[in-house]
Amino acid sequence: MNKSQRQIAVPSIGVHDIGWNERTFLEALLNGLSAPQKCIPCQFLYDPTGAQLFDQICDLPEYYLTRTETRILQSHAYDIARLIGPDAVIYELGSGSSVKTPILLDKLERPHAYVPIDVSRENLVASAAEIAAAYPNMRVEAVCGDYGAPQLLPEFDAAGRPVAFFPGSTIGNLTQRDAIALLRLWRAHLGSSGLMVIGADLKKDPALLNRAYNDEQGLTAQFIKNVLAHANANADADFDLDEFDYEAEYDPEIGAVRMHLVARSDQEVTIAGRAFYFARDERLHVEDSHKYSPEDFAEIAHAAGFSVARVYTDPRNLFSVQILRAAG
Ligand code: AVJ
Repeated sequence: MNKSQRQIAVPSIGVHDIGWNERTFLEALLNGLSAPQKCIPCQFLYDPTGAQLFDQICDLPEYYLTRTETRILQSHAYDIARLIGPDAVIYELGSGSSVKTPILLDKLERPHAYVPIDVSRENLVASAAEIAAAYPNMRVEAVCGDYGAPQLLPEFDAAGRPVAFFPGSTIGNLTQRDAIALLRLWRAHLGSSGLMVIGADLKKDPALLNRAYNDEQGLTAQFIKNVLAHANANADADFDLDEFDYEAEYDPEIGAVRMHLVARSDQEVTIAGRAFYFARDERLHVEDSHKYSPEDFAEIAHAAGFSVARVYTDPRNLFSVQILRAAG
């Protein structure tokens, strides 16, 4: 569906805000830049420009993740729908443009409600409206906020099974420890009949990983650098984007691709009147993308009170879709 069609569809969706605004960004930015290892949390990559750049990354030849996960979901959507059953409530964590959602919704029996959760408000509301137009018998309740706070979600009368759909390897942004903590919160929120459908990128040849995060067109570099533009526009910062280089490399010890911006020279940056100093070659951490072996993933699932009901992979073992159910 293109932009103009988007504006024509006016289905009724609920929109809920759970404590996410531009102040959140400013506070996180001041915090992150005051730390000994400077960082900007990766949620702030997704302003409208960032969300658009990310959608373009998903189509890059080097970025095997989206393509591969989509194929896995398509191959097993019917199976997954059977596990979920009728009248389900589908929460989507970090729903972005909700591109993969219909793969699942199309196979579900009378899905009761769809609850996309994302920090990028414009994209969230537009995408939720598209879904509502395509599934007129399903409730759509868009939630603008952090998917890491399910306890803040409004209550929805759950007719069927509550399901958390968490595709895209977004869970890879978290350390194993934080991933366990997140899954625990969702385990509590979903209850004993809950299911999670999670896309987890698999460990593989580092050369392939490094290519996926260092694309030839430089779109990934643009995407990561855009966090500075977002800060300039919305957090009263004055980053000079030309004074930073993008760097991404798989760290086998951590099991993650680590993405940094590296200062090209000694420089000072002002944020809301506060000065921050960067030395030449100093690194600003923006994002990690953790990779899992199936065993690694089962371990974090168990630690969070889930058992692994299914693991679907592609023939090349690049990516996995994991179905977790509440452990007995
Ligand atoms: C959206 C977090 C899954 O880690 O692969 C893509 C983000 N960053 N290229 C990923 C991303 C650089 C992506 N996730």
